[in-house]
Amino acid sequence: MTKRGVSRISISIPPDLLEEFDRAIKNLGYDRSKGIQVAMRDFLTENKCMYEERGMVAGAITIIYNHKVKGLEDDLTDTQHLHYNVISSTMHIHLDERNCLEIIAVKGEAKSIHNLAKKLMVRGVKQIKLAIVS
Ligand code: NI
Repeated sequence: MTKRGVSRISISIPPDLLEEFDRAIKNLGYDRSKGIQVAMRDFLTENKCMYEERGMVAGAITIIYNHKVKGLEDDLTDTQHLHYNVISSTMHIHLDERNCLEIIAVKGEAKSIHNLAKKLMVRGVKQIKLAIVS
């Protein structure tokens, strides 16, 4: 059964992210509540296929991170070495003085790839995208 009403929550967001979000939703004619709801639904749609996916899949995990965060590059490399069995190759692009983009080509059990993606989402990683095909 669907629950009725609304839940009120309080969240912490970096100011620059909030500013950009506010600008984007203003252009779409949304208020913050509507914008967050749309973003949450998009997130669920995008990630549901990964959670519900079974069997062998292939695709790419794309991450953007700040390489100036101490120990982050080592952590990301260690994680990738631990999951070498599902990683076909990794492409590293230096976006600017601070930010790196990494495209990790993956192939294997959906569960293992999901597990890898979760482990890559550590402090200093700004964004992670999964593009998986069955
Ligand atoms: Ni780099």
